[in-house]
Amino acid sequence: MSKKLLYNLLAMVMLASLILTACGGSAPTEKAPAATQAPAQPAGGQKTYADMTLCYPQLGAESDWRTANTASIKETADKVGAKLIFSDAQQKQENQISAMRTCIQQGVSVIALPPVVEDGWDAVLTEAKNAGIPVIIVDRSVSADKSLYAAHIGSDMKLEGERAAEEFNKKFPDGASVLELSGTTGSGAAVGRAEGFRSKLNDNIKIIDSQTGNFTRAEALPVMQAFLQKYKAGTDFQGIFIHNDDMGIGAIEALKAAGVKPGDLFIVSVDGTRGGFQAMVDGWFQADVECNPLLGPQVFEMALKLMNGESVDAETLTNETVYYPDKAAELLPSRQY
Ligand code: GYE
Repeated sequence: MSKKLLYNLLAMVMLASLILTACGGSAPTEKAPAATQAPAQPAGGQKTYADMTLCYPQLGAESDWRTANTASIKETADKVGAKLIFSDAQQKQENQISAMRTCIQQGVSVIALPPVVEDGWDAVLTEAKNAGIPVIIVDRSVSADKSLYAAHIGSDMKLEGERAAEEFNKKFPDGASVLELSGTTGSGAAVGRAEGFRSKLNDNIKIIDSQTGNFTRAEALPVMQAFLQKYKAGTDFQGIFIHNDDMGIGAIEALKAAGVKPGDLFIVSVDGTRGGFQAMVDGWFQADVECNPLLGPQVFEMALKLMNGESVDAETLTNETVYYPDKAAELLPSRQY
């Protein structure tokens, strides 16, 4: 039975009982079914999850990371009993902006925005602010002034790039040439990873080329094919830094087709998805830098605080690690995404 129907029925039962009581008749004895979610409003006028409508203009469905992030948001909304307005912008900023505008018109309680790119959010963030709707930036960062949003929850993308660089430094103390398969141009994830990678990479390791695969398998495959036409694997380059596992999986297809064998190249990826773990088990990836998409619980907890006017941390960074092939087979079955 739908929630709406249940509430309508409940309202009818209550009305009938009122009429019966007023007419001196006996009220129905069955108790109304206990509310499944919506806890009663606690004393002091504090808002609860039952009062919350959270708007999540998701940036797309480009990767397994994103699928897990979407699932985490939806599952948490269900679990806490909050209303969720979810949309998929298909990696287009203009779609995210129009979804936000619709949410502002609807007067949602909080907007949690995973921004596809860093720039270009000032206008819509100002509109949300003027409407009194707090915005939590989730996952990737924005370049907008911090006064325009309440907080950011996500990974330290620069640190992820630094961690990748350290793997190459350990592997190639005498230097090497590497390629970079980067994420969506202008996204906080790609910008941070590229910056962190360059900041820690030893001088004797050269990035000979860098191209974007837009964080997808489909787009990474032709980019890797073009790399392999231009540069000879093992001779012109010895390694690849890949900004996410999905692009890594696309690249592996191109490598296989070109006759490259697992282990011929030193490949470091980011995310730590099941696909990434499988690529380690299969010998393609030599390290996978974790990036955790399961942000739902933190997002809803913070949204509730904001609804109640409580102060929140301006920056919440996810605690992450690096995974290696030696533990990949053992950990793979317990991976949540
Ligand atoms: O690494 C990638 C996804 O923004 C951290 O986006 C996220 C990245 C993640 O497409 O797989």
